[in-house]
Amino acid sequence: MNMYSTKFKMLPSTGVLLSRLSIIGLCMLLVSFPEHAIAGTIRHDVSDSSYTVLATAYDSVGKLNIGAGMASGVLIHENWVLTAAIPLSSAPLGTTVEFIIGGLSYSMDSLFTPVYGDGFDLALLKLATPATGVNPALLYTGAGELGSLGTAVGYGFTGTGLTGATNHTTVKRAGTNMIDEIDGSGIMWADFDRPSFPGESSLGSATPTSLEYLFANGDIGGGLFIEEGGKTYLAGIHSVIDYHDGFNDSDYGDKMGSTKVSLYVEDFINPFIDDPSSSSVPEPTTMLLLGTGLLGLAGARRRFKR
Ligand SMILES: [Ca+2]
Ligand SMILES: [Ca+2]
Repeated sequence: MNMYSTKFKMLPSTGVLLSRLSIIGLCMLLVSFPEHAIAGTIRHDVSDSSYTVLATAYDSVGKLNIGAGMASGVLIHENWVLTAAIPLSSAPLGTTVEFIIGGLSYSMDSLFTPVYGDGFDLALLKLATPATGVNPALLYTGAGELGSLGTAVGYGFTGTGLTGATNHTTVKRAGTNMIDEIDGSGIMWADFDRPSFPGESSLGSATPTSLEYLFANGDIGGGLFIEEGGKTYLAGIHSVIDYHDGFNDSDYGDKMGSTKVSLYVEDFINPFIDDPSSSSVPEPTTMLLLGTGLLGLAGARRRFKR
């Protein structure tokens, strides 16, 4: 038994996770590509430029082109991108993956080298050439996420809390939200609070931040950052949208969930970067077996349980 299977036995079963994904994630899969995609939404009473200016402070977040679809990713090492597994596992076989950061495009070291764990939605992608002109994000390893102000960063479609996400501008956008809840599977949740409508709040304070924001599907794989001791850390990877109105369009009242990075730094991310040939990593041929949608994801997770 390897360290990952031991660790992840503490997390919800694959069945529990997939049942949640079947409700939330399946809707996301259907809208992960441009013709349907949706992404980060902003307050209706704040200018968009406030959000795009904030994003310029987060160089480590790039755009991930997955065939005709898109997601986001975070550079955590000059050779490595941390992102979400779902957009990759839902891509058809043979899909070309490229990472755009600092105005440059990087191909992958080899196609489909994402690594999935049992019960978490993370993937590591190795770049074919190092992205030396960009400072990688610092990974958060503390325990101060709950109650912190998070800054969510990503690319993709946008809109306001009133309209939901409607427009794709391929502009990087960042906004803030309070991390109000961390669930048993290590997902950090924040709700999109509507100014002067406290009844639409479902978590924590009903008062929105000055740049209250919610990511959506084009942002999946992007980063949630927190500040501590004067430094900025990557604390979460955008994973799921939860909603109560029938539409996962990231309008007011919806919630965003990010995978808690600190759970995986020492036992998953750092060992894999140090030694990608680790026995816990599925072999490349396994990755080629990934099909479309949740069946592919489920297969990858089951294989990881060995
Ligand atoms: Ca909120
Ligand atoms: Ca909604």
